[in-house]
Amino acid sequence: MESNILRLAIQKKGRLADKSLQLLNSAGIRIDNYSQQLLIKAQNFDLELLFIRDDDIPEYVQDGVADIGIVGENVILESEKKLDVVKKLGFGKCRMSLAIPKQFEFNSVKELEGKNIATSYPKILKNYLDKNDVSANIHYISGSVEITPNINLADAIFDIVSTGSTLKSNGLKEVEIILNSEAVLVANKDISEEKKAILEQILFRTRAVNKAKDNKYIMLNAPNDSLEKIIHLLPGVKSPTIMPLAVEGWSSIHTVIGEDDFWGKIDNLKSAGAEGILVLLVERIIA
Ligand code: PRT
Ligand code: ZN
Repeated sequence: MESNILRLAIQKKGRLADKSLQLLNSAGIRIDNYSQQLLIKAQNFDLELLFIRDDDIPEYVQDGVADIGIVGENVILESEKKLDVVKKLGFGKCRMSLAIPKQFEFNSVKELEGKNIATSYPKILKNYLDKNDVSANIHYISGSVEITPNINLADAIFDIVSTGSTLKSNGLKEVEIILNSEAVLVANKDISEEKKAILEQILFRTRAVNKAKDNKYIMLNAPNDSLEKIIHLLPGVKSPTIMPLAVEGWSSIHTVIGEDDFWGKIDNLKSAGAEGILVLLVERIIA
């Protein structure tokens, strides 16, 4: 019989490992006794975690060894596996760029014609060069790509860049961003309806948490004659709750407001007559 436990592959150790677990945690999924085990079942959810190297995730998910996975877009593209990208996760952000020794000039990718380029991502690079009608010698290196120009192994490199400090400390400069990447949730193309339903439950919960993060619960007092002006400034979930205060002629207003331009909104509320403003964190919004 087909198992009705959804199996998620995540990175065992590395840049995506903690954030992947945090994501599950925020969805209320408990992973206890997390140690060096390869496979572990969540305490309170039909989910099983498979801890592997990030490079193996696309293949495991494509082949159905895992149903879903969390991995960088860069790794998926390089793997050329067929997967459904379910959701961008907003962490593990980086770019993939061409870099050359800083003393050289660079005007166009055409200048890389016939040059040696070192990378751990030969397929992505080859696609890019082909598209730009450039033929160069691609040298696959599994790590420390940034040192290759200094030891005359390459004229340029194609690698992941985040802050740029690795390039800088190796005397290189970023000359062309080829793509941006972040961690994504991917799924096998043929998962069962039952497993889809479990996945949808996880997504529903993470949406509620993310939505809450972008909002604050706000409570304030205002004289009744400025209520109309204040309500106008407060586009709530539906409409604000208004309650009379014990003090004659005053009301208390409760609502949820968005995080964008938060201080601007507070300033406007104060000018409109709001007092005693309290702002609280929202944990979940089930819209
Ligand atoms: O062991 P395993 O194979 O699972 O891990 P890994 O060593 O292959 O990957 P890991 O943990 O280093 O990265 C996992 C994923 O994080 C990558 O596939 C990217 O999607 C993403 N990511 C985000 C990064 C970076 N930022 C990053 N900065 N991956 C690597 N780097 C490297 C970069 O290559 C550079 O050499 O970090 C170095 C520092 O970058 P700067 O520009 O900040 O100096
Ligand atoms: Zn890896």
